[in-house]
Amino acid sequence: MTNFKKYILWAVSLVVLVLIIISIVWVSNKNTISVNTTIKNAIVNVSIKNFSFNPAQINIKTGDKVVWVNQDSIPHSIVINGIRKSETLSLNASFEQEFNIPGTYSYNCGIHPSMKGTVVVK
Ligand SMILES: [Cu+2]
Repeated sequence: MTNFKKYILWAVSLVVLVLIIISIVWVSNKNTISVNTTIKNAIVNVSIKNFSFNPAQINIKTGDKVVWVNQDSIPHSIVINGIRKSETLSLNASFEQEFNIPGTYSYNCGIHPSMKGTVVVK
């Protein structure tokens, strides 16, 4: 092998090595960016216990999800005014609603209308 051929072989190997390193750096940066830009909306829990919603008022951000869990052995349900009604929730059953429009949402138990709560979405 001539010196020139050796030189070409060495140069090509160097270029391939550099390309591999650039790819690795690019892929790892890409992964970092995708992790950093993942925005997770919050889940806010409201328990239903002793015939009341706890907490009775919650303040959440647009896109957050509210999960109600019935911790009474008595069945309850959720009626969000103008939006949605849940099924009857037995002990430990849950109901969830995502709030994507800012506003104040009042709700009550469909079985016991005196049980009331409010979700404020900002
Ligand atoms: Cu109830």
